[in-house]
Amino acid sequence: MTGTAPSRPLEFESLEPEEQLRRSREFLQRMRRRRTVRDFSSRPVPYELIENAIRVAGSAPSGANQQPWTFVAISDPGTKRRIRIAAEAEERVSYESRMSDEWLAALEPLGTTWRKPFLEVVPWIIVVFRQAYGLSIDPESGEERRFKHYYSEESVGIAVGLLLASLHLAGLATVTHTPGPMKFLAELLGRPANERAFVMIPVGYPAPYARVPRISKKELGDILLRITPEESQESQNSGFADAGHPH
Ligand code: IYR
Repeated sequence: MTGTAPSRPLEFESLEPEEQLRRSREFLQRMRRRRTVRDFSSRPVPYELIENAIRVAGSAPSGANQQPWTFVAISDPGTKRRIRIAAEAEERVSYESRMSDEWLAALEPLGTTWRKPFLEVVPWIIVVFRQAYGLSIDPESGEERRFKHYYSEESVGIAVGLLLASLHLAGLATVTHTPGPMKFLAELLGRPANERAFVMIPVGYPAPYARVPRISKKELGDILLRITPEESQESQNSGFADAGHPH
């Protein structure tokens, strides 16, 4: 690499093939058990579990390594209550007038409504903010300067994926909640002008009576297209590259 940043040798953990397979299968099995939960208990969650998951999220790759995210972790009951009241007010308008019939029909299997009691029951709410642009202080003038953030949506999306995986691996349940429009969150949490609420993640343990819809994930064949030498267009057309390949 020839960048201008100081560099050091990569520390890359080389695994034996058996160990690679073992870890890959184990991770797959664990992640397949993740479910969105909407009925939570108030059982407390130690802060370190939240903090470590946010550290994992903060390790995500991002456009030009700008790390355009802020995570606000809330356990304060008063703040959770204010979030619930504001979220339910927005959600009520959404469910009653903003969402199309098509959208409401798509949500029917999930049984969601504008009521969000979980926002007060859960021990933690993590609100993820996307920094639409960066802010720095000009050392000469002391003035605030804006600078462009590249791929901030993609970057924050990746970080949230790692966050959800990490919370699940720590034995915690989550719901990815987007009470649109989410402008109230930046106001309520006193975030600066460059931050936009991206997603809200209530975190805790499921209530003993929690149920989840029997939904399924798409089959691999519906989400994966494989282009190997055997399956490429070229080999299909030439009949040469796949000589001896039994179809
Ligand atoms: N934000 C609303 C509606 C909602 C929308 C989708 I798309 C979902 O997958 C689930 C809910 C709510 O949180 O209820």
